Amino acid sequence: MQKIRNIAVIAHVDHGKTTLVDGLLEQSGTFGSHEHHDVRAMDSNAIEKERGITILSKNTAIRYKDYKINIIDTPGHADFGGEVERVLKMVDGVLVLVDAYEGVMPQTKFVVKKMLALGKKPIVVINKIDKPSAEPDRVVDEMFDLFADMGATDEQQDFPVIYAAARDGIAKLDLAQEGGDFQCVFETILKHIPEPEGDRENNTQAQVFTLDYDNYVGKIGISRIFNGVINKGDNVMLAKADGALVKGRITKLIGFHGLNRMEIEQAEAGDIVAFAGLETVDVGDTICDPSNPVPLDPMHIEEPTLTVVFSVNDSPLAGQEGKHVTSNKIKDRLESEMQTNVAMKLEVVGEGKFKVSGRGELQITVLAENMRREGYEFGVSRPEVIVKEIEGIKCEPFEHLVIDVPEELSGSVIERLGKRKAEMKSMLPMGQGFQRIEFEIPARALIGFRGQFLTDTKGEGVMNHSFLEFRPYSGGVESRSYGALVSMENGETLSFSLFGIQDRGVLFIGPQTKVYEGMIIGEHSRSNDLTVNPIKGKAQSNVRSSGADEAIKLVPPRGMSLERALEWIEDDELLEITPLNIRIRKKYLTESERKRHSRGSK
Ligand SMILES: Nc1nc2c(ncn2[C@@H]2O[C@H](COP(=O)(O)OP(=O)(O)OP(=O)(O)O)[C@@H](O)[C@H]2O)c(=O)[nH]1
Ligand SMILES: [Mg+2]
Repeated sequence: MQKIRNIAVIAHVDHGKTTLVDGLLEQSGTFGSHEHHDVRAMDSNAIEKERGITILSKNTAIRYKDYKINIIDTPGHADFGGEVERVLKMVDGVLVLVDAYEGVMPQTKFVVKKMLALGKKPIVVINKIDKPSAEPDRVVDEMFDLFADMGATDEQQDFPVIYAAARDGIAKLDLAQEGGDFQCVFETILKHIPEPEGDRENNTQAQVFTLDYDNYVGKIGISRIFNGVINKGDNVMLAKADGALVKGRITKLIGFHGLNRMEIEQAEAGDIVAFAGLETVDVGDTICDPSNPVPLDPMHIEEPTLTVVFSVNDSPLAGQEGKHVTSNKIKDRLESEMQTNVAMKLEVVGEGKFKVSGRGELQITVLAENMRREGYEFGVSRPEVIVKEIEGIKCEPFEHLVIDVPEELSGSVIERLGKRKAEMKSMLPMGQGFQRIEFEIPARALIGFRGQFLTDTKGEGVMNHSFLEFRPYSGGVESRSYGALVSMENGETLSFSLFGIQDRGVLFIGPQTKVYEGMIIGEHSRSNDLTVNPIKGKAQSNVRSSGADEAIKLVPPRGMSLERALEWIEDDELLEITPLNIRIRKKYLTESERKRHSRGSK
């Protein structure tokens, strides 16, 4: 048997998981000394690099002494929490990172709870000890309390602690020690993480935890082999979650080393490998021996909590900027997404309308962003939470929310959240004049809250939330308090007219921008919508006053990113997303139509 250790790196968003994995790759000598690689090398796709966050969990393997250590880097953002849950089943232990200043955050709680419940062996890494504000001792205590609260076994509670500045390649067991390197991380893994159970002599059992797609070989399943041996070319039985058994053949077996994947001939119990050849493979399926198929327990796949509707773009500017604009094209693209992304669901809800469900706004934004880069053009509706009946009671998703705000602003933020049905759970001083306040809040009430929160705290507040559970429906919550500035004309905006409008609210666009009737060009400073004419030129006069036009000073527009726009819109509004622009519009473009429909709905 090979000597193997399987670990996952888990933490709240940004606490340094991917950076730590860089260090593990580097200091194990897995990267050759001349091999070029980016920082946070595991964040390999474009959106991950741009945003500096991990979206998909990814695995790698390193060699340390005569051990192979399989490492799975997981995303920390709450929207991708389902990934973490699946990954945990594949490993025998975890490195739980926690920021030496921020301490325990919502997603720390989420991942620690899952990890403990699955009986995994933890190593706690207090990261970013280089931060001037770091309080590693306080954070160790917080972790200790968290483990106790979450029902850790005595063995789990007795976790080893490593102090690290992952970015600088520093790690040590004793905080007082000068310097230190990742040697202690490797040694702690070998010592504390159990070797994989299972045996190569048993009947084959491997479970798929992630899917990938390759244009040449098709669907790829990444899986942990729990028992037996898999050879390239083997005939196998695929046991599906619904109990069906499907025969197939492993056409390719792929091993991992550092950032590379290579074809291999054989892999055995304990290892993590990828394979191709089984086109019907899904997450959670077991690959078994055809003569004696014994499926493993199916995996819990998290349910979506949020939906939006993707639709064919029908704005007056439709078809001018995108390559793929038809209902069929959009449907095909969404269907192919569902092939590998198990956390999302798709339903056709009408002519050219597709309901996409997922775990949160970021997950949906990432899909929309990928699509626009691929040349798609489409509309997206306001996110809605999924309401479901549990034992005859109407329930909705609730979130655990943690905010850090300057003390003098905490009162106004608490009041704002109160109107949104948030229940305050605790309030603690954080040092440097900040307070940490925890709430439980309906997910519905968080839609659109971030923009408001950033405005209220002048960008100084930090908020984090993660899914808690479904609870009885909490009734109406306050939503956007401002109306929209809506264009009444088709054409191109002029500085002169925008200058006249800017006193009425905040503009989202500047001059020389294409607009149409029903398009939203800004936020009104009052609660009602206001139709405005942003293309009206100055009345011609005989005297040319060229100086006057230059005197027009426009306030810079508020740039609306995809996420911000998605949070901002109301039920009667839509986003128009094209490769070149993100526009916000009313569903009904003319004022008379809007009046008719709003009367109808009352
Ligand atoms: N000061 C300091 N910053 C660090 C350290 N380790 C990581 N960072 C920084 O923290 C940020 C987040 O690091 P990542 O490694 O992407 O964090 P992550 O946990 O993988 O984030 P997600 O995958 O999005 O959850 C980056 O800007 C890193 O440079 C550290 O030891 N000290
Ligand atoms: Mg990461």
